[in-house]
Amino acid sequence: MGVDPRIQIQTGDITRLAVDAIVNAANSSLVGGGGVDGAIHRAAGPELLVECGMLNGCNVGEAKVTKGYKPPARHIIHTVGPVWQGGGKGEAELLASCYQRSLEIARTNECLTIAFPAISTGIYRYPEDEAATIAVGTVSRFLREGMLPRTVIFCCFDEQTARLQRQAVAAIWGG
Ligand code: AR6
Repeated sequence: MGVDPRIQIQTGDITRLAVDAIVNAANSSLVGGGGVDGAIHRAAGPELLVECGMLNGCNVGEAKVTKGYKPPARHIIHTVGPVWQGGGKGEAELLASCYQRSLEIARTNECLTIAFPAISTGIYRYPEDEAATIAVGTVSRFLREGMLPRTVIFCCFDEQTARLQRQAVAAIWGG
């Protein structure tokens, strides 16, 4: 079986991508933070914070959508990954749920393209290889069930993350 052509792995800054939706690895308050969350809020400007403030937060494993504001993306889907606590606290299911719920929102909003960062693998310390396997597995299953989104981009901030993501794709798709 070849690699799913609907899955792409790119290296770079997610705030620069001209896609229909970018996903933010947020925290449950949705009022911004460091890492990719900080970068997205900096790029979008204060209007994003105002809209996020009206959403009443977001539970771990869930996702909520806002407008894109200044970044070229039309929508920002904010999801809250689990903090890694050793793996016995349902982290894998919660991380899979972040991808699943974000994709459902993208499909509802008729997004053709969506870009994900490596949720939970920074400040939340989720082991990168396990997170990559969950990300690729959840996205692959979702794409098999429908036409939308047409393309899913894993936007990796560094080469190491991109390498792990490619390995996870190869393990699942034999590519
Ligand atoms: N584009 C793409 N990926 C990025 C970017 C960017 N501009 N910046 C960082 N990354 P993290 P988490 C990568 O820490 O672990 C915040 O404070 C980064 O290299 O952003 O889910 C929130 O408010 C890593 O691979 O998210 C939460 O409190 C990945 O994005 C908390 O951090 C995720 O790292 C969430 O922690």
